Amino acid sequence: MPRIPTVLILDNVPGTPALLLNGDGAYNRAVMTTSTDYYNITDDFLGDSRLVEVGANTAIEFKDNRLSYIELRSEVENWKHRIISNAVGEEDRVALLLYDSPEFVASFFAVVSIGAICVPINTFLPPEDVAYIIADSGARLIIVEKDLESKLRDARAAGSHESPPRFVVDRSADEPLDSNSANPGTKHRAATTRSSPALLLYTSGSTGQPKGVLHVHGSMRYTVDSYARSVLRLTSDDRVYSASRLFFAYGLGNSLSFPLSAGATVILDTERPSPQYVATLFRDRRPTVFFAVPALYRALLDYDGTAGDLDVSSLRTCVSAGEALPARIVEEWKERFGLEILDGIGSTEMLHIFISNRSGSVRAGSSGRIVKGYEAKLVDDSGVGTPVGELGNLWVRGSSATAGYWQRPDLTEQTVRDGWVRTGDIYRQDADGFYYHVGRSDDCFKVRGLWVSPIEVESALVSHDDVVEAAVVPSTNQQGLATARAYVVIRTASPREGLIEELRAHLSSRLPEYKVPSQIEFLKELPRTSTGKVQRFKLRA
Ligand code: 3UK
Repeated sequence: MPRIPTVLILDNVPGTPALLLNGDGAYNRAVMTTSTDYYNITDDFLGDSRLVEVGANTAIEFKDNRLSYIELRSEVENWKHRIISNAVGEEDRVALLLYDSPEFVASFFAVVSIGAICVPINTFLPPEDVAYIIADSGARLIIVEKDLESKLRDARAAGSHESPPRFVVDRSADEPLDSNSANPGTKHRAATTRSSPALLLYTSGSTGQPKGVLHVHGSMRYTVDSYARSVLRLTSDDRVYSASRLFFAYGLGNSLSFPLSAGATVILDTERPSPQYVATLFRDRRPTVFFAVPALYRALLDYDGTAGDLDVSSLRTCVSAGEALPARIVEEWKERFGLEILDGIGSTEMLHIFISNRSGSVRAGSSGRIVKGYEAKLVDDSGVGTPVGELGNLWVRGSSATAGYWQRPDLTEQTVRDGWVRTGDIYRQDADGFYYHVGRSDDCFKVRGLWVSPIEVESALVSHDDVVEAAVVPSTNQQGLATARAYVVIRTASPREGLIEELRAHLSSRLPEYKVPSQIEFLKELPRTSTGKVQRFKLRA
């Protein structure tokens, strides 16, 4: 049967991407494209005129190494050559399975500089998800950390698609990366504009299946000019550290586009940001701007409570995002250290933060006010605005909005209309314009800043012989942080001894640890609607 492409024209607000996505995920710079002038992220951030200004500044501090902007640019040239030699061309996808490192930053810039699309992959994902992303994105090349290569091997063993060629980054080797392939003479300028695709970021949605969120060259600059400029106000003296990694949209702004657009220094490391590690980093590296998720702020307060020596003297700005920051953490941080935490809500679809608190006007428990360059509204289920003080679905609009979900025109159409992105969040706004997060309309929620899909955890629970059915809801622990709670119906009248531990072990062998509910309770039956839908909201209460 001939394939009829599903055509979807995304006509966002003026100046924003308008791409034509069809059923094969192929797209063209379409009729509606509004910008035709040459623009490329790499030229913008590391072009000749930028190097005249900031070339000698330190761009990256990585373990014991420092890279100036000039050195970073020459690394980008080397990567460009390696990538082109692998027959990667415009709009081909290149997957990155890398730790936060100069190689990540340089290869990212190299990929987008030739007009190819960068696909950063979460290094914590299990091999099946890595395989899914590589297949779904149709990656032509994978740049992979030596330590993480096993994830690819496992993925292939799992019987998925043929693996594309890889370029392996081996940190234990003394030799620099195959220097013979380095060819700083490559003169290659792709015909990109602000509307050209640059970045495909995978995020898991309500089904737990990762979906690719496509962003264009102009989006990254837009987040710099909106959020970073008005809220962070970075200068070339800033030293930035983000506990959230470069493969997240949050980390990519924090550690790549924001500092590098300001001629500032980003501190990168492959180390997991435990409270001990962050405490040492604060002391030795003296960052001025710190980005984290609520759970890490909580852990740092507790660490300081026992070790008592968290040195925050270098910090001027602290940012939290990923999930709602409990008011208590904001208050304790302020009391203990005299520092504000700027909570802000961002999303992969909007690339970065669009509602945020500002220095000097923080309201604890609130996500803050709209960021310059964005519009937001709260609407009921039929799209009609809700009055001040009442709950509504949060819709947001701005020029960093996604160009669409990769190969998912249906989902794109459901999520993005007239440039308005439906966030799936329920919010309330007060008379002063501050937004308060109430919950998610799709039952998904976050633990430690990472998505938990109730359906996925529930099906893992039901795969245990003793379980009849289960419902998973967000909950909070004694410290006010997000955790998962499971309600379970079992076959027997009462649970046998040790069943809770057994269920946890069962889940742990199937799911990443953050998805394993920290609270498990038994019920005789689950509350349901007359049509048989589990009423999770009753269990949340
Ligand atoms: C939730 C928040 C309350 C909210 C992100 C900063 O988290 C990011 O992107 P994701 O696509 O998730 C988006 C969803 O996460 N959320 C994020 N921040 C907050 N809820 N308060 C907050 N401060 O449900 C949102 O829809 O993973 C965060 C920058 C870039 C990002 N991509």
